[in-house]
Order: sequence, then C-alpha cells, then structure tokens
Amino acid sequence: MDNRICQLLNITYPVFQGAMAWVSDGELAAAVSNAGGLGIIAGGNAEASIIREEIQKAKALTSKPFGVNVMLLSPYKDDLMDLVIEEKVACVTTGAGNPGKYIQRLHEAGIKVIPVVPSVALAKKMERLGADAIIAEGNEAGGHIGKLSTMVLLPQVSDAVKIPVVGAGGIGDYRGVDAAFTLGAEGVQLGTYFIPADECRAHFNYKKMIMEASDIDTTVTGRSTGHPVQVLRNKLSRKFDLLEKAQASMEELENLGRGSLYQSVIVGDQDKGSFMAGQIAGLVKEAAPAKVLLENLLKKSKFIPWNESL
Ligand code: TUI
Repeated sequence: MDNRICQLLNITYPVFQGAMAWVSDGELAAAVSNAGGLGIIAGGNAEASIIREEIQKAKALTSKPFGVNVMLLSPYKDDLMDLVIEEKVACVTTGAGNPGKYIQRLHEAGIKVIPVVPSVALAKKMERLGADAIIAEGNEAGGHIGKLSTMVLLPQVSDAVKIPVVGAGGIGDYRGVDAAFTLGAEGVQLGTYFIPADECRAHFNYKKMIMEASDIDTTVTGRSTGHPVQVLRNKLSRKFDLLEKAQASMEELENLGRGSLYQSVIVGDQDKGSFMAGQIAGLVKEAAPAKVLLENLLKKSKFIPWNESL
C-alpha cells in the first residue's frame, strides 16, 4: 500500500492494535503483526522483566515488526525505555504524557517513536521534537482519555502537522476506518475491537462483556483525579462514582482502583474488575483469530483495501 505509516514501519496495513495494559501481550501483538498490522505490547504499570518476556514471546511468534507502548505514568517508564532499546523493538508508542526527553535516545537505537496526543499543541510539540508519526486519540477511546472526541481532534491535528497521523478512539468497523482517513488520518489504531480475538489473553467474561455491551454501556471514572478513565459500567464503576461524588481523597480512589485490572483481565470478576473499553464496544460483536478480525475490518474499506493474496 502506498501509505506513509506502512513505509515507516514496514507493515502491510496501517492498522495498529492499541496497547491495553494486562490485555495486549506478546501473543496478541504477534498475531496482529503476522496478519499485516502493527501489534503493540502494553507496558502498563508492569516491571521491565515482565515486558521483556512478552517481547521475547512476540519475537518467537513473528518475524514482523511490532511495538511496545510505554505508559508515561508508570513508575517503571525509564526501565522500559532501557528495555526497548536493548531489545531493539521496531516502534515505541507512548501514552498519558510527554515522551520528549526519550525521543533522541530511541532514535539513536533505530526505534520509531509514535506518541499518543490528545491535543493540537502536544501534536506540534511532538513533531518539533522529532516524533516519526503521532496517534490522535479521541475521548471515545477506552482507558485514560483526553478532552476531545476523535471527530474534532483528528482533522485539527492532521492540519497542524506534516508527519503522518494515526486516528484512534471510536473505531470498530470499516466505516470508522474510512471516517478516520477522511478526517486526515493515514492509519488507525483499535483496541477494544481486538479484545475478543482468539489470541487475546483477556478472561472470557471480559470478552463477553465487550461483545454484549450496548451503545451506552461505558462511563468515565476518575474525572476528579485528573486522570479520567473510560470503562464498562459495573459495580466498581458505580463505587467510583459514589466516592467521587462524596469528594473522596485521591488515596481512597487509588485504593479502590488498585488491582482492578488484574481482577478484570485475569480473574474475570465482573464486580471487582475495571473493564476498560472504548465507547465503540456496542459495535464489537465478533470473536475470531486476529487475522480474521483484521480482514473483516478492512474488506469493505475504500482506504485500506484487504489483499486476499497477502
Ligand atoms: O494512555 C492511554 N490510555 C490509557 S493509560 C492507562 S493506565 C492509567 N490508569 C489510570 C489512570 C491513568 C492511566 C489506561 N489507558 N491513552 C493514550 C492517551 N494519552 N490518552 C491521553 C493521553 C495523554 C494525556 C496527556 C497524552 C499526553 C498528555 O500530555 C500531557 C502533558 O504532559 O503534556
């Protein structure tokens, strides 16, 4: 495909599997990369030794490029940056902060740097500091979100920078893909869409909750903490709401959140888990191998045609 994201990363389709803490491990990332997209291992809040194993798993499962996401609120972010340089991964995406101080070192190691940005200002700053591309993620996305929706963020970011822009947040089928391209994107990133993938480790209850979600089943918790997080509504999200309305302390809210991703992704506890998901969950109905999900995403797309022979 004549596409700058494909050329930059040496991939077949400009489709990223968004990083999801605990969910996107080496196996899911390798499956998406093998299908021609870019799989991304989520660093989350994990220690470097855990992510090293996932990188090695991915390397054993694919010879195609894949990425690692470094979440910049992680206490282990510096260790993870050292790790990706040592392991020479193809690409690093970042979230929840400004990765400026790492860009030069990553480039010296031959690693492409693609930060997630929630605003035009940060997009311009990232371009100035040498980012290879950026991901403009709207607040339809799951997990930690910015202020603006994809519909308004993407065209403004696309106009503001010359580097290629990947659209994210709210994409769940070929219409979303083509809408993102119409708004100026040269690639797309989807997270929630890949949760039901056969190669995805998420507990069956998590997959089922995504596939059974309706249009209004997500909510945003944590607004009062300055770190809003989009999740499926459940007992835990309602507890969060109540605590926030009662103006609970940061410490109380942190205590409630602690371990909640382990509870959702690994244990599958529908009450105690934090089931991070994008607003598009209501459209996500299909469980299949990642390759089939990618084919079904693209086969009707006018902008990223699926190629049967690849
Ligand atoms: O990072 C994400 N999604 C995430 S991170 C995460 S872990 C977490 N859990 C609880 C609270 C906070 C984080 C779960 N999901 N998406 C990318 C993203 N980046 N969304 C928003 C941003 C962002 C926000 C501010 C990027 C840069 C930024 O810059 C601020 C600055 O320092 O200039």
